Amino acid sequence: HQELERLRLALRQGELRLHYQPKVNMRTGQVIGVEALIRWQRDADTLVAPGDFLPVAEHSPLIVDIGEWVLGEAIAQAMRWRDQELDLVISVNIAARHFQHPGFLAGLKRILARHPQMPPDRLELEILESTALEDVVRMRALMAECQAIGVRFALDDFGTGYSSLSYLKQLPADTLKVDRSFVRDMLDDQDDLALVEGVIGLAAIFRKQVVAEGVETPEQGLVLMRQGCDYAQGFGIARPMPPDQVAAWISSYR
Ligand code: G
Ligand code: G
Ligand code: NA
Repeated sequence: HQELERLRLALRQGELRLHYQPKVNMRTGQVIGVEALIRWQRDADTLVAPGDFLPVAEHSPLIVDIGEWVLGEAIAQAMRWRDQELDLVISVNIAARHFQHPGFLAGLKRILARHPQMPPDRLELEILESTALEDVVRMRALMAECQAIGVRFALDDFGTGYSSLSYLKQLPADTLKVDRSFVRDMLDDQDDLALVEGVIGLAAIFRKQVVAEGVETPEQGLVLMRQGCDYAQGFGIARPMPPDQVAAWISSYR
């Protein structure tokens, strides 16, 4: 409870930050977007990782306030990049409890209305495959309502949620993100290699984009490209970085 109060204060006092991890087209080298990843600047030299504070908020209404802050901040940053002629898709992670909150869509519309210059199709919401599967009928309707205003969806950590083919057919996601654990082990483990190949094949069948996450080595990148995966994200390309480093990183990339 005390931890939750401290986090509420952190939000109010502006101690939350977003870092951004580039997502690239491996064949062309084009940087197509960035994923916003939250951090907590607890004091001058302590940057707390999301895994160490988000779980506390995820069981409380505070996750809605944090999620709306993340959306607003990520869109404001996207607008700053647009002013510098950088056209990037901004991916934002949405917690299950925030997405399922009755005010989610109204909140999203309100935030987008504050930034009328932001093209909604440059905003991608990442929801966990497992969240989408909790109540497929409702999630499909909600995703469709968001897509009606132009926003895109990615299913995150794809492959870990026991998605059946019929569910995948029902979910109007634009992108599948191959879970990092499969990419990590794919060069040593035939089953993981097959899983990655399977997700890439599913994406092709259902006409969705596919992004490999957690790409750390050129060898992984090569195998992924050979399998037909166009987009990648991972430490081997770039670590998440503060927003003021993104433009310089993009200019220096390939
Ligand atoms: O950046 P890092 O690898 O420490 O992130 C750990 C996890 O926290 C990731 O799985 C990521 O999806 C999640 N995460 C990061 N930023 C956000 C955010 O803004 N909102 C939500 N809901 N989850 C986030
Ligand atoms: O599951 P999600 O996409 O939200 O995970 C994003 C998290 O994964 C971020 O916290 C980021 O720091 C971490 N991450 C990104 N790329 C890599 C990578 O190549 N290796 C590892 N181990 N973690 C990564
Ligand atoms: Na994510």
